[in-house]
Amino acid sequence: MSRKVIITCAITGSVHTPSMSPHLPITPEDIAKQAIDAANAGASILHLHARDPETGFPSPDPHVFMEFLPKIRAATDVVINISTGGGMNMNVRDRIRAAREAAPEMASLNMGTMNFGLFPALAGRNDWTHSWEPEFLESSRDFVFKNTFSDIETILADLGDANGTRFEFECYDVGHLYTLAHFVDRGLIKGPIFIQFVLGVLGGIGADPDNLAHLKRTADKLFGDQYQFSVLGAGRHQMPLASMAAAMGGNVRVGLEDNLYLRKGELAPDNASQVRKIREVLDGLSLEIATPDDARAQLGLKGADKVSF
Ligand code: KMH
Ligand code: ZN
Repeated sequence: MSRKVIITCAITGSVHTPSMSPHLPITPEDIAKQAIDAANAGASILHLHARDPETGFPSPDPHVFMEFLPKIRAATDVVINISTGGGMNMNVRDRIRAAREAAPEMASLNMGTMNFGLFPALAGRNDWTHSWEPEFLESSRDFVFKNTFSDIETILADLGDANGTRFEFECYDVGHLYTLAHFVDRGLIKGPIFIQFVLGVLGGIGADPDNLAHLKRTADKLFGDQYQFSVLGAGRHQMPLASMAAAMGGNVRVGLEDNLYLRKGELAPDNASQVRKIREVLDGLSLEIATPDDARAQLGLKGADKVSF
């Protein structure tokens, strides 16, 4: 059977702020619409965060999530993946509230504590709509993205064991793969393992082909045929690295969480446009895309009938 490529689309995230693009979805209505359009364009997994509908500030509030999750579910059979990375304003308990309530098929799980610098985005912009935006970006200078062994154990127990949620293991550096291997060795994580290699975050590994090859080589050594990988390149690295991932036997992640542009100097009008763009690349490589049910089978997911929304 030929392999099928899973397209994950990360719809809004908590990294970009509203002034950076008028197309970044903020309200539950915007998030639902762009999510449904991205699924219809070919994304089989949607990675979701929520925002305060008035201000666009990242929100961990399960009530806000519940304003868009049922709408997406009613309109598509896409796999829902809820972030546990949350945003800079949240502690780990906050970060897992929505996924605990919604019991989604998937959730993200960040595999190491690290710096996460967003402050370079302050350069050259003074026209902020909300005063929180520059303050938020500046605060990343002193922010620690906390994902200790204890945090990871909590998320595995509260979401994985309790709810049957499986994970997008976000690995921003080579050491994160060894942390993942540690949990596999302890029997707390079982295959099929879905690793998201994250390249280009300030504080993580740089976005270049050599680093991607090294991440894959290391994962091959640690996990053999027990894992599948996907690649997220931050900002302008998104499409080149996703294309490399596809050519290397992996899966791809796109979406406005990771990159606001469609090409140099052109803001993406929505998430679906990025899904269509990576589909052109996959088509050029004669690669078939995975449907949501293909993704469920490949990743051993529990099924859309076992979520709580
Ligand atoms: N924003 C991405 C670089 C999460 O939500 O768990 C990483 C991310 C984290 O998606
Ligand atoms: Zn995220």
